Amino acid sequence: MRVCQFRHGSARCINRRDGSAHFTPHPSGNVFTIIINVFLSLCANSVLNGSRSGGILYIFELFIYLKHYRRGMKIRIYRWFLTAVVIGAGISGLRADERRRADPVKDPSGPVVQEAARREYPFAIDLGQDESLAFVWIAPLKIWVGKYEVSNGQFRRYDAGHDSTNVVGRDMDHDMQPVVHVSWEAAHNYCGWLNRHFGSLIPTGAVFRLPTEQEWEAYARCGDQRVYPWGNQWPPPNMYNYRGDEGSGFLYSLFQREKFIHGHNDGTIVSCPVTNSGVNSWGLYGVGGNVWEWCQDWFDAKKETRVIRGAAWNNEQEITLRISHRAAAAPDLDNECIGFRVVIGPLCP
Ligand SMILES: [Ca+2]
Ligand SMILES: [Ca+2]
Repeated sequence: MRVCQFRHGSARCINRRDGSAHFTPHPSGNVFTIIINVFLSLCANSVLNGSRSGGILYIFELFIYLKHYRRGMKIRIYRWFLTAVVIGAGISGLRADERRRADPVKDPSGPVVQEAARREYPFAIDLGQDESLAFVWIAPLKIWVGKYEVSNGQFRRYDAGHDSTNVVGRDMDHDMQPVVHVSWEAAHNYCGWLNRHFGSLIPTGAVFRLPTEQEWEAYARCGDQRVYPWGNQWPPPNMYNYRGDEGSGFLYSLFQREKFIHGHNDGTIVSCPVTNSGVNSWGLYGVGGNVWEWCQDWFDAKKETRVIRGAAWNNEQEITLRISHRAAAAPDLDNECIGFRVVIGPLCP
């Protein structure tokens, strides 16, 4: 007959016939420890957000416990050791999660990028009344960029009374033309309206906003060092809308020889429909020309002007059409040649 005394997760069993004694693991102690530590491991695993290290920890712990249970080893020391490992993993996971939230773009496992992988390319936000905003996923930047400049029709879903007027009798207010007479503040507010009404349609951690100047320049260059939005040759292709000799007439050409791009004719004297403005190799229309585009950044240290990029239908100087050319405008200014484009990405600092 055997008498067993339980202590610290193991059992001391004495055989009354011969007085011999030996230790065995206490089954209930093992099960309890396994449950507690597997629970902690699962917590750590979830904190690590499904990372590879969380999964490895989990398998490692299960292996250790099964091994100890089978061999009847004392588990008290291992229990403390592995609990410490699990808590350490949990803290490490929390810190990793904080870093991920702080900068979802730089972290390739961040929510924005994960969502991007699941979404079709490209996709559009339905604004109602047959208006939609189309976006293109730009993988090197890990953001979606508006495929076109925002049009009058798209802007009027936010401000029904907006009027882009005309230039010397030439219409600028057609639904398909880029919206103009919008200040930086109006463009920024349009993004706010998109976030309020359509924010649930885009990935967690992303917002509708204006592009940063750096982002604009990156998707204008399309991954190379081109000088102009279309490439390196001069004059620009006719699909890009600048001031060419279209419709200018013989007398205009005679007396304004330096005021238009010789050898360029895009067929449009003012702005053209956003879908007709030159497309670059990343599938974005009108990045160069048609209308200037507001950027998120301040132009000057005093924060009095905002950056505009890309030139417009009324520009003809070679240097102005270069991607490197920077220009500024007061945030409350609006005129007939500045519009904007929306991007979807992490909130700017
Ligand atoms: Ca033109
Ligand atoms: Ca443009």
